[in-house]
Amino acid sequence: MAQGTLYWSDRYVRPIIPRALIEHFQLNFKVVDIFENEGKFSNEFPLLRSPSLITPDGTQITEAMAVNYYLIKQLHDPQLEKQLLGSFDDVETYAQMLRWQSLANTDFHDQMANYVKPYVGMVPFDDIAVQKAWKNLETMFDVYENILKKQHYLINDTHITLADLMTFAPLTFGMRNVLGDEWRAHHPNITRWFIDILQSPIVKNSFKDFQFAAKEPARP
Ligand SMILES: N[C@@H](CCC(=O)N[C@@H](CS)C(=O)NCC(=O)O)C(=O)O
Repeated sequence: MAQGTLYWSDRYVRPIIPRALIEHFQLNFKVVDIFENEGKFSNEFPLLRSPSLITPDGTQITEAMAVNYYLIKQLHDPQLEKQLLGSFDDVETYAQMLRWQSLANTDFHDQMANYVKPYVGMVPFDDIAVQKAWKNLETMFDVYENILKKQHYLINDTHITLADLMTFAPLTFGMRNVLGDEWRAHHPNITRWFIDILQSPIVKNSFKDFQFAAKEPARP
């Protein structure tokens, strides 16, 4: 019997990493598309948000940060868990880990969605809203560019952590649709880091056909 069910959709960004973790580490979880199981999903998760995870005894886990943490703990590999999650005992590093995960999952995710969605026709184009989202994103891009200039990954120089994976997820939405060649040339450290994560074992199978935007698309 599966250890649980992950409700997922390829229309969304936050479930990317939970699904990649299950697939890469061959965790014994069912991955169910929420749009093919709407009745069951809404019964179990009235918030209707993805990722959502339920175990056979009915325990529910929502919120991407919690779902990812839970899945990594199912590896039962202390060394790998420490690499991906950091250690509670190392307060500085653990605080940074939470910092980057939270930023990625809230402000960065939301501003990226606000900026990209109108360009790809998911919401009507509103000039002021798009400009505001871009201004906010530019500030965050500077923050990421600066940290990744100093070190190879968000937390360290040596290995990918959950902070990198969770930041990568919303950036895929931008890199695929709007952050073209010119943007990438002006953000060499984010771009170098993004390609590194894209080619890393945990996510590479989920992004086999990934293509970068060539240039920012024309406004609709
Ligand atoms: N706070 C939640 C947010 C989850 C969330 O909003 N997920 C989006 C997909 S990225 C969703 O399910 N949206 C459905 C909708 O807006 O109807 C988390 O951190 O996981």
